[in-house]
Amino acid sequence: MCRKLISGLIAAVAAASLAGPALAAEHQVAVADYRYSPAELHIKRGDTVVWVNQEKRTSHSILFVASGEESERFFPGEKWSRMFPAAGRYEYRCGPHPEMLGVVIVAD
Ligand SMILES: [Cu+2]
Repeated sequence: MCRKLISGLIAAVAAASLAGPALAAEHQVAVADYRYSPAELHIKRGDTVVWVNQEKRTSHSILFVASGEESERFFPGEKWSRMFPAAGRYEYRCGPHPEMLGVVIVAD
């Protein structure tokens, strides 16, 4: 492959990474003992939250109170994730276990 092409590609990749938005972060919330941990999570717009079921035998879901959006039930060892493109306060609970409460607070 010609050297000029390679250096052009490197320059293009470098320019793209400089111009792109800050890298979005991924945050984990453990789901264990019928609790979300942490129950209150602060993130930035564009970040992703991954809920990880660490129970021995219980499935759970994530049900957003305001919108009614609900995840699939996810089982021990499984996870569910959602990206938050907009700032705001997202209160959620577990579909089958309404006493399980959590909130994701998304900053601009
Ligand atoms: Cu549950």
